[in-house]
Amino acid sequence: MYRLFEVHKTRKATELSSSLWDFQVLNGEENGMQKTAVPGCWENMPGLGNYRGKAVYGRSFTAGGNVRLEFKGVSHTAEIYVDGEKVKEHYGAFTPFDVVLENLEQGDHKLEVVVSNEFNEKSALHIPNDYMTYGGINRPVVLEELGDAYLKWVHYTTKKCGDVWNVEAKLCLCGLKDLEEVTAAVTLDGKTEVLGTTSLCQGTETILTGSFAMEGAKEWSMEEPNLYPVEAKLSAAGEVIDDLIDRIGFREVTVTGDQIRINGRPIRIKGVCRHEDYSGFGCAIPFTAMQKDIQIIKDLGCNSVRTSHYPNDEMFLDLCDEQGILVWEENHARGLSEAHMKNPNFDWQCELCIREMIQNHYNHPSIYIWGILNECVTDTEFGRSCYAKQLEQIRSMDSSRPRTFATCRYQFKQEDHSLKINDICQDLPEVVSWNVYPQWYFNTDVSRFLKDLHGCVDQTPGKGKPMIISEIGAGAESGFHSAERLKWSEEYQADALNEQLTGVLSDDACTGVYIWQYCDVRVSNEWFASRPRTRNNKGIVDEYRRPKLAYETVKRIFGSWSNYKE
Ligand code: ADA
Repeated sequence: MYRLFEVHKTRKATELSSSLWDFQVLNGEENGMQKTAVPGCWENMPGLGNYRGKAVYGRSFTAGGNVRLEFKGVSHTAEIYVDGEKVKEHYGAFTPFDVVLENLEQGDHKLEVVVSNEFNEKSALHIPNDYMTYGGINRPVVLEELGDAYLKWVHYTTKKCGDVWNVEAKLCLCGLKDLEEVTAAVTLDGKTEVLGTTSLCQGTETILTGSFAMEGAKEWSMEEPNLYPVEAKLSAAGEVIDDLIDRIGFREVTVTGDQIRINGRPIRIKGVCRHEDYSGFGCAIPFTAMQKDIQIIKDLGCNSVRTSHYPNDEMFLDLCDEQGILVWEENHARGLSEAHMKNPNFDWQCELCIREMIQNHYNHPSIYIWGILNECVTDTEFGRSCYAKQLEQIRSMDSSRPRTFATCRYQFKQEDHSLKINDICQDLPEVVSWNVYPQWYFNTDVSRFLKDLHGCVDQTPGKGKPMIISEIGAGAESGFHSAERLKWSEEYQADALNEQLTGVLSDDACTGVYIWQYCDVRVSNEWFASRPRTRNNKGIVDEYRRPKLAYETVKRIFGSWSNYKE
């Protein structure tokens, strides 16, 4: 299983995951071959719980002609070999990538994937950090058989003109041989619109666009997440040669003044930051467990998830689309210093991550905002140039969603509780977002902190923009109870969240809040910063999703605020 709906009726697709693959550790020693489940993380295998290095996965497949292999996520560097020949290398655990093998001989073939989760200078984004970089093929793998041309991606933008919804379609066609005439059409709600006819050249991409009205469309909202399947088809000589089915929701995200609106209504964010991490599964979270997370998130009264700090599994996004959960999706980075950002690989690795994220996730109606570079350097000119470049890249790929980044570039002085902002990038995004920890890293009153923060941001070009508190929270060791309500106890966390959430939600100048964080997560063993049990324990539930005391506090508070600021 790799999506929640059928993606092709014409193109033949076979899942290569959801099965056992051969697996061997590559650490220079004599290691036997064993069988392992794909998707999976090797940290869940006996003896490999803390293995940082390389391993090879293998299996055979039977196919021929033009074959596309799609990997939804490999953590974090993949080298793909087919019949012993290297056909692709990819960096980055959290985005899908593919390789098209042309004119493969019909028959049995050997697929091998050498995977590395190593930290070294080649890796600018996966570094020792406050979350775990697992190893393995951690998301599904699909084999597709293509004809002479195929649809590489299809993007739909829904826009309301007067009372009628319009769909703008943009299709990327790839020729695998020269074709004189192919026709692209899109079917929605039983009606087919022909977008155009074009010739295709072997090895080149052609973009076709078109727009059409959809009478009587039911809108997508948090309360009624109506979805419509849209089928894009490519035909040649009167025959359908390829298709790509996706789902859309009719909704528009706009920013007016200090509010974010969905279909005109100003939203209030009641959210959690969520890492893809689940004890026993690592980052390869099975479908049932993903849905369990959504159920818990909904039970907590949340209406949004921030995919901190990387793009998420498409199945999770599908679940959010279906269940009306708003998503803040961001590219992969956390807390990189200027030296990290000057790594010669930083630029292209970020560019690739953003490109693959937007190309693949564009159509999810649940994604209402794109984020970049959590808590990286926004207080130097060099840092600013990186932020400007990446936000520009997003704009060039998607002008329908606002952009943001979570920053922590302020100085708080405990002695006199004074606050000073060093961030020089507040002019760049449409929405400003701040990670703040009054009552955890700072012993200070939440309302006062927020008032001072607004005061400081108002001195920057961030003034007047929507502001999200993108992180707030407190640590709690699951099971540690303290009558004195000491720090790290479940009681302390519940008290802190009570003050933090009430403070943010009753602050009219905030669009809303994301709790840091949904669940306790493993951190890299190589990273050390007061993390008992090698976990970031600010979860409202622990790593097995067992609720902490704060659960009921969050549920009570979130339950008493509506989804809209009206
Ligand atoms: C930061 C960061 C998170 C996490 C958090 C914490 O704000 O964005 O990834 O590390 O702090 O727990 O301190």
